Amino acid sequence: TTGTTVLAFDMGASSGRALVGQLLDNSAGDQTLQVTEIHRFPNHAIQVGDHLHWDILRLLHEMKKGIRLAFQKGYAPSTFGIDTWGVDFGLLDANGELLGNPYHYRDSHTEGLIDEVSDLVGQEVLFQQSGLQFMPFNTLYQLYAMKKAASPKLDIAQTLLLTPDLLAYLLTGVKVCEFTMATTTQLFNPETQAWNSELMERLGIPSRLFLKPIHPGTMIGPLTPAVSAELGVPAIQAVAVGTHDTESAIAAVPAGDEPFAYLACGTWSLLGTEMAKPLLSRETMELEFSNEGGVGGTYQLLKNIMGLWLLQECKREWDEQGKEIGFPELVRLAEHAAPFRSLIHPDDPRFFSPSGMVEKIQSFCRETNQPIPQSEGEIVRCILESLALRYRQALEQAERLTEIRYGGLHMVGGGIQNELLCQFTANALGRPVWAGPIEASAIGNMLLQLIAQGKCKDLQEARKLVAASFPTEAYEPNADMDWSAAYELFLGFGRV
Ligand code: LFR
Repeated sequence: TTGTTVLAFDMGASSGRALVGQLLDNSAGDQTLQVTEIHRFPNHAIQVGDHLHWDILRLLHEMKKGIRLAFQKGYAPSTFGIDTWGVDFGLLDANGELLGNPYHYRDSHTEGLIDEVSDLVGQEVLFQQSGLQFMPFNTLYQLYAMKKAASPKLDIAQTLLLTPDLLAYLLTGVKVCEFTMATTTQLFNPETQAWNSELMERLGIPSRLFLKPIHPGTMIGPLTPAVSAELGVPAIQAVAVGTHDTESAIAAVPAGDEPFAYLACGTWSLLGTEMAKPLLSRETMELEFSNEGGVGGTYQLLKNIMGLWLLQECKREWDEQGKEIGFPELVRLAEHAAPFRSLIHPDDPRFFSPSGMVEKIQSFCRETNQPIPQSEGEIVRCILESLALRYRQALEQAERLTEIRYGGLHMVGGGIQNELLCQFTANALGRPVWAGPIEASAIGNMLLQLIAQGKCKDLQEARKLVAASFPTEAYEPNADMDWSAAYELFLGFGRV
């Protein structure tokens, strides 16, 4: 048992975590990765006046606490890495100070801007030059919203740092732009592998803000002397991992050398497949898939699906009404509710913004002439069945694009703790689901630190380490309900 120890911060839209990873040699001389969670903290969206924000300083505070805790608990990580959700950013002034609180990607200031920018630039041009699905929250629209609001911050900003890069900067003082996050902005051209400054100019977005991207597995630098003194720990090194959480999660899919399909399941559901290069065809655009930069030189052809956000928001509402029903209990209630009574299309745009989720689900059912779900069990059942059917639709679309048939679906991330969702997914697909690992983003984060330290050769070897270290649960489809009939109904909602 030799000790390479790394520390991963994985920031999700509803909580953040610090986990320690230890690379251990077993008696047979094989290596395994052992993962221990050492700190978990909530992450809240906060409405301030007209805008929805992240509490970035609170996140920094919790990260510092995580670093201190790692050492207090007797671990001695040599490096740390940070992964977060995509697209969001902070702006720094000429003195390197943070200009205000970063906006939350669900802030309403980007409403209507997809159409406005497409009219200006042309939808196909925009897709060709970014490879991304048109999502209202993409960095491009956020910056364009600031431009339209004549934000003085945009005028005085010197540097834009995407969230994980911002957090790394606040700890190390080093400004970088990590590649996987850069590819979520819609301002990075996957073909030229460069920032799209022409597009920025068209939209009045200052191109001086953007640093040249560095690739996952690059060292950023040590904690500043001030931070290491404050925490009473050595100045450990930050590594630029696959800092977009989705890319870290995909890195931890325990797949072999064959092409595979995956679903990263958290607040969002990202369903897709790994590619050697982006697929910028018209059909990709029409089927609303993204090409996101991944780790190890990959591109990820994937679709954003509204995901367990639907359930999280309903739960938040019920909690606020004092019901306080835990997720396991909600899933149990769903299990006992009637099947296929009412379905929604998870990606109907109404579901994107926070609040009023129960009523939004009911209104969807009303408008589509279905029975209106009332009880918690009925609502949760509706969400889970609808997600499973959406996964089938997205998987079949991915297969159309790649002309490959996938034997089953790898599911990773916190959402797989919802066993009913995994089983529904297998049923809807009529194919097996292989679920695991749960902490995929944090594990993928660690893998890139190991690669950066030369402890692991490449992505392929890293995935073997995942397969050797974490069990997966197989779900076989069962035909006790008529998922095909439900799928036909679902397709009738008419969205790609
Ligand atoms: C998942 C994720 C998705 C991104 C969304 C918003 O956590 O990173 O990949 O599209 O959050 O940033």
